[in-house]
Amino acid sequence: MADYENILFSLEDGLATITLNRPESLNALSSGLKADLLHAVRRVGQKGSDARALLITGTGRAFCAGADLMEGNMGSADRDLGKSLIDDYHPILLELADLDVPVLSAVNGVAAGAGMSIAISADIVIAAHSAYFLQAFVNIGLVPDAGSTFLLPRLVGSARARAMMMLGERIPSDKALEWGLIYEVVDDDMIQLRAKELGHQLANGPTRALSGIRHLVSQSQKNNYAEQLQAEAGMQRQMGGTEDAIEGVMAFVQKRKADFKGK
Ligand code: T3D
Repeated sequence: MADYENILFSLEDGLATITLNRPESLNALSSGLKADLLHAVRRVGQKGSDARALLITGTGRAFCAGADLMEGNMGSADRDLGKSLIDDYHPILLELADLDVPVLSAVNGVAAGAGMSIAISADIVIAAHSAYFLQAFVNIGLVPDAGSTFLLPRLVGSARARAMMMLGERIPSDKALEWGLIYEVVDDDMIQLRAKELGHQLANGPTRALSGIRHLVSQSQKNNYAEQLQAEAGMQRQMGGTEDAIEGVMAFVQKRKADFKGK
């Protein structure tokens, strides 16, 4: 298993876990961390991978504080942030979106800037009680990026998204839950345990159906109603022939728990 300098990676019983691991800078996205993250996400998605779910979390008191503001020429006028987004961030976000396994993020502490974008790009987001979400971009004179302007209004509505983006205020996990930004708030000392529990539940699920769900929900962003009905029918046609769907029905009939293999 490859070693990384800026993340921890594990694959256990079908659950791949990526832990952002630069706690001294609140897991800020340095070039090294972005390279490690891209490599690990690709590894999860590669053909023949045993991963059936991906969990992303952070070490220390943060999930991720966004772009590493101390690195290189971040503070100089000749920087090309557009290029950095296109070259470094977009591949990570697009690979994550394309994965055929469900993605869970466990926001153990602050999720700011592009760190928040990564957190909310997951299918399921849980957060520690003390965690908070911060559209930090405006506080340093930037616009939200890494998918925030796409994801956030769709999750919490335009009014809340605009206020978060323009005011740059901390949104505590309780409020994020109330707004529908996240799925669950967990006691701080239980967050990693709960993340593993949900992660293993996903990893033991009908992987192809879970992949179908994430891709259908994603397609619904651009489809009209009739197109989406068609997309569901096409996906369900594929699901009908899977071993897991056959096992699911058999298990129901035989009144036992289904044993999904991800096939
Ligand atoms: O090309 C591109 O990359 C463009 C893409 C941009 C995408 C973005 O993400 S832009 C937004 C970047 N992020 C931010 O603006 C957030 C900056 N950080 C903060 O506002 C605060 O640190 C927090 C609100 C997140 C947490 O505050 P607090 O008081 O709990 O912690 P702190 O004392 O500010 O930070 C602790 C340490 O982490 C500190 O280091 P030190 O003094 O102990 O040596 C601090 O410098 C470091 N740190 C925090 N955030 C970053 C960071 N180091 C580098 N980059 C950071 N983003």
